[in-house]
Amino acid sequence: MRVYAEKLVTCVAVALQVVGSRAALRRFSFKLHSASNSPDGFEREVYLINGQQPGPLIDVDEGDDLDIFVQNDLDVETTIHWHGLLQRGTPDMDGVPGVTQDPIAPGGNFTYRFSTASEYGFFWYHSHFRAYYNDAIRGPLLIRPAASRQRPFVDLAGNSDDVVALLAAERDAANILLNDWTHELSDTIFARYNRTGAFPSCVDSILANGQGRVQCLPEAILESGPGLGIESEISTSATGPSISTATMPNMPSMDMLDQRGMHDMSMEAHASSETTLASTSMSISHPTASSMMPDMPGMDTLSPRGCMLPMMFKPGFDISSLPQETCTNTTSPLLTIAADQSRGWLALNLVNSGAVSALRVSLDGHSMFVYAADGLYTNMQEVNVLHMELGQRYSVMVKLNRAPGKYYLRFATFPSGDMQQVLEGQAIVLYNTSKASTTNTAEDLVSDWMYINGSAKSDAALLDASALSPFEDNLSPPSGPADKTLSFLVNQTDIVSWVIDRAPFEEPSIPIVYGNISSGWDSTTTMHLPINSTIDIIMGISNQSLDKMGHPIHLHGHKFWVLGSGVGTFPYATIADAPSDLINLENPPYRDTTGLPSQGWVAIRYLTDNPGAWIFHCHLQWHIVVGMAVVLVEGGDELPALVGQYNPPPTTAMSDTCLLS
Ligand SMILES: *[C@@H]1O[C@H](CO)[C@@H](O)[C@H](O)[C@H]1NC(C)=O
Ligand SMILES: *[C@@H]1O[C@H](CO)[C@@H](O)[C@H](O)[C@H]1NC(C)=O
Ligand SMILES: *[C@@H]1O[C@H](CO)[C@@H](O)[C@H](O)[C@H]1NC(C)=O
Ligand SMILES: *[C@@H]1O[C@H](CO)[C@@H](O)[C@H](O)[C@H]1NC(C)=O
Ligand SMILES: *[C@@H]1O[C@H](CO)[C@@H](O)[C@H](O)[C@H]1NC(C)=O
Ligand SMILES: *[C@@H]1O[C@H](CO)[C@@H](O)[C@H](O)[C@H]1NC(C)=O
Ligand SMILES: *[C@@H]1O[C@H](CO)[C@@H](O)[C@H](O)[C@H]1NC(C)=O
Ligand SMILES: *[C@@H]1O[C@H](CO)[C@@H](O)[C@H](O)[C@H]1NC(C)=O
Ligand SMILES: *[C@@H]1O[C@H](CO)[C@@H](O)[C@H](O)[C@H]1NC(C)=O
Ligand SMILES: [Cu+2]
Repeated sequence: MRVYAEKLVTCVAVALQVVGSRAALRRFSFKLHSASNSPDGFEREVYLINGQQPGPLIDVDEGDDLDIFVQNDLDVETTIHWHGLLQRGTPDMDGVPGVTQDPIAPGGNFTYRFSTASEYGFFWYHSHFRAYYNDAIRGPLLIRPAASRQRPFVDLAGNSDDVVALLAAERDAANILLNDWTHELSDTIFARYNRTGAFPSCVDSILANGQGRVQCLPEAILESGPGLGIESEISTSATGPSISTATMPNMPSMDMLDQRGMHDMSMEAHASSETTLASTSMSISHPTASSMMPDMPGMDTLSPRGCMLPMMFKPGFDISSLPQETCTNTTSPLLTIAADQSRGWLALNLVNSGAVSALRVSLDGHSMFVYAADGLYTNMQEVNVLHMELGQRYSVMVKLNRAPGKYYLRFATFPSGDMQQVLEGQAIVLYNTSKASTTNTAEDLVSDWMYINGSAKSDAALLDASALSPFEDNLSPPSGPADKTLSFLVNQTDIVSWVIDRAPFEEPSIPIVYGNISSGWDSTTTMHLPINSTIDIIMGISNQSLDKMGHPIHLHGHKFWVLGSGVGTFPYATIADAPSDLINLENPPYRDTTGLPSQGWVAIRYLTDNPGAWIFHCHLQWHIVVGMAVVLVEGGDELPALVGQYNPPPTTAMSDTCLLS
């Protein structure tokens, strides 16, 4: 079978003008189906939407209402979640199985209806069932901001023509989904993880809008390890991702950690894992006995795909239980992003829509002016390297002031604790050169800003996510104490069990949003919060956790303020108890996904102004699949009026084969 080409029901956008309002009803139709595709030159089974990888762009205006019909022609269940959208008044449209709806059975359908009132920016959508978005059920969602909103990037304009050029660049922005990619179905990978305990953090390639190639590392780098064997200076121009410049007393600063190299941290994590594991029935296996000795040669050696070998296995399994790892270079085409130099500016809407890997992103020879984070306009930051946690989005403006030519947009996996893979992918920004002449190599060798292991070079400005304050007024948090504080200690309690708070989340058979008829309503992983209240969530990593890696954390139904984060423990019961230099209540970032640093903490605040049952979870797919989530219910009394009575899914939604047999 070749690349899936048949055009199925394509996106029909029917703009029905609503009388007396500028909001339109926009209809889309999604057909989910299995197909065969080779996005990186390796053919495999994929799950597509309308034959496309990534799925169709949902492109609407602020205030529009959406009606999205989803027909599930897969032979597995699914749901679709609209990442970052608030679902105000429609908490049953959030797309989370067991929380807001029943899974859509094979052969079944579900229509999502919700409004985009007061929301704008770059979002994405994806399956929220098992890890099926890894199989390609994901796509971009753009809500074009109302013309009346002020744009942060107009400050970049030298004159009024430039304002027009910047606005045009935003309007014509390239929407780019970046994601790590593997050559096996997610169910196959999960089954192996569940059986052997070997964490599947190693991927085959990184795609940009469904295009990429397998690029195996040269032997010399595989032998040198994550440090690449290069003498280097690492950027100290900004602190690490989502980590405030304030650090705990007696804690190493992020700069020190960065210079020390993440690999050292991973060795600590292994060592502590081992001591923890000694008293359990689990085992740690190493390729060679000497590999735990920090200064022995060879300990850094990478697998053919550029990965550190998995360290933990279930009893009875070791590295030989896994399929022999191989890497074969491919030469499939890279994504080309056209840019016209005469237009002056190029805008990119970027999302890390991957399964396991945080990404570092840069554009050779150019700065990026970050003007939106998770959709929302921010005060601008000029950077050379972005750090993107899973689920996060950034919109950037690029000045097209270089010689016409080809420039690499690079994206590299970035380690979190012991999850280490050296892998870089590229797309090509092409300006004023005809597409036909593309040779897929950047001819203009201008400065690149990062190493292929994702570390920023010394002259490169790395994004400081903690400084991304909202651009618009009135987006500061309430400054007083919280009405309620939740303190969570993330814990890997077992080799295939990760928890946010004590117990793994398990999907109840009736969705929690339908109230106490759901067994999940009173579950230990469901918390009932007071409505119209200020909630703080302080997250740390349990010192008993088998692994102390960092996690990308996402809350549904809200944007939240990131009040602070850092390395080490946060030894305060509430935000009010913490010293003010650790906490930003004045102009903190306001977003829907943030990073909990490896062996660190993060504190967020939000307002319970949106009745619903909202899942709060790690976005790393193998973690949420094994339960790394809790459900935060607010306005429980108001839910029946919003979602109506629970109707069990019709049994006729079973697949045809069931009916025939
Ligand atoms: C959607 O599924 C229902 C059964 O749940 C069925 O009655 C309906 O015809 C389906 N709609 C479409 C457009 O296939
Ligand atoms: C994972 O493995 C356990 C047994 O170790 C089994 O009970 C469970 O069903 C498996 N989960 C999945 C989703 O396969
Ligand atoms: C893949 O290509 C790179 C760059 O040309 C080369 O260094 C590497 O050895 C190749 N690896 C394999 C396994 O062919
Ligand atoms: C990446 O490679 C550079 C250059 O050798 C090295 O200094 C840095 O520590 C490495 N980063 C990581 C995360 O290993
Ligand atoms: C770049 O190409 C566009 C047409 O694609 C043209 O209008 C413009 O003048 C060119 N700019 C330069 C600097 O060559
Ligand atoms: C973390 O998990 C371990 C292993 O199950 C358990 O002994 C410990 O009490 C847990 N710690 C926390 C803070 O939940
Ligand atoms: C379930 O909630 C309803 C109202 O929402 C209440 O009347 C009923 O008593 C509750 N049942 C249980 C078992 O708590
Ligand atoms: C919460 O606040 C909203 C908006 O101010 C108000 O309409 C609603 O009645 C409040 N709910 C409660 C339970 O106080
Ligand atoms: C682990 O955390 C617990 C509770 O936060 C604390 O009491 C204990 O001292 C810590 N242990 C170590 C070894 O840091
Ligand atoms: Cu996680």
